[in-house]
Amino acid sequence: MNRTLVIIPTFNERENLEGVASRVLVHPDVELLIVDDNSPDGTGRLADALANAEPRLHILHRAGKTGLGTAYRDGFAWALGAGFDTVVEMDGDGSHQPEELDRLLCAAETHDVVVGSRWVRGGIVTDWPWQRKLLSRAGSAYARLALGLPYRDITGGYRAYSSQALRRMDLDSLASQGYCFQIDMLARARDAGLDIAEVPITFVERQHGTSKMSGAIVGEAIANVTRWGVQRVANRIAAPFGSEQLRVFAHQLAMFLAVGGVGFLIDVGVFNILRIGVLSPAAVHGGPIIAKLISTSIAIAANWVGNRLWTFRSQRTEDILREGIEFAVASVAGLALSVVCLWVSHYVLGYRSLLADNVSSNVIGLALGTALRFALYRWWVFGHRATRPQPALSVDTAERMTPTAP
Ligand SMILES: Nc1nc2c(ncn2[C@@H]2O[C@H](COP(=O)(O)OP(=O)(O)O)[C@@H](O)[C@H]2O)c(=O)[nH]1
Ligand SMILES: [Mg+2]
Repeated sequence: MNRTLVIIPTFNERENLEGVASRVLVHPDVELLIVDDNSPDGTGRLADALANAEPRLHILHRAGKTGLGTAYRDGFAWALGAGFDTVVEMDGDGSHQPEELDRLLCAAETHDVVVGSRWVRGGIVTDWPWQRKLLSRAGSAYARLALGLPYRDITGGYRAYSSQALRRMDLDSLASQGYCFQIDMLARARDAGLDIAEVPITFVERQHGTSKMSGAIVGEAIANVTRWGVQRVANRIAAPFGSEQLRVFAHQLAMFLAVGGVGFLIDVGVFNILRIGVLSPAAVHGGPIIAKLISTSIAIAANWVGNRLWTFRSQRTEDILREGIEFAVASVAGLALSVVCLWVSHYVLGYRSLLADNVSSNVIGLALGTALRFALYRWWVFGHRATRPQPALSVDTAERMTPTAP
């Protein structure tokens, strides 16, 4: 007989737990695992009490709140260890309807992964403010674009996986905490060549308790999806080369350019905000220059953080102060090189038109300055002084560098 386990992660869901659990356990062939993160409101104790009376209810107690993603990762490991054939993800706040479980399980008979979808024909969302709808749709659209995932609801958490599917998804390397975990899972399923189906669901806004959605969770999702998207492109570019060294190089170059693009947007944004606001020329005579100095400094700092955390993750040093100073020096050297290009073109070679000035500073100068910065970061700032153990690739990168990764 096919054994099915529904996993519900909980944090402060005391008011919702009993109702949702009883609605799940109406299904006679289904067992339920609650993964509770030591909820201060006593959800875990309530779950224990319910489990005493119901042998199909199991509890996994975790020491503290470490995120939805790791709760599911632990739940999946438990499910595989206990020999279940089908594993279902479900929210514990009543948003996912246990009455629709059969629809997912029915599709799971012929598909490896079944995604309960709010955004396909027949999918319904009730009582959600337009901001949440927008966030969900925008999140799915961004992930669809960045990762090439051809599904409508990429962030939802009502899904069914076969145990064979989970085994093919390298769950140990899952690191996402918040709901980008759901995006990660779907990308892994696609990359593993699994058969994925979307079925419509009715999503109802919670009646009790509060959402654990936060700015940090959204930030993690944007950062991770962007990183995976860039890595995916980098992998594609690098794939024909075959050599691992070249693949690492292409990967770093793509990450560096993506980080630089974000830095550029920060520079332009901060400059204009300052220039229009407190540092307008009418208020401060040297306002535009000061605004440019501030915006460029902030952009350099953002570039440093991005390159430290992403591009040269496996090569970052422990001497943060020195690394930061060297990074600033390398960045200024890159800027200076574009000024030198303009100077040589305009004053030495005599190309004086507006077009020539633009080509020399904003095309050739920018390209040479960018190349210089990459070289200095790669071989100097994050190069010879790296003090961490340096595998050819960081674990995270290696995992994502396989041709099939997102
Ligand atoms: N164990 C555990 N469960 C969590 C955590 N964060 C959220 N949850 C649960 O995950 C489900 C969905 O979370 P919810 O706050 O409703 O997110 P939303 O639906 O996106 O607003 C609920 O059952 C939460 O209790 C966490 O850090 N640990
Ligand atoms: Mg919810």
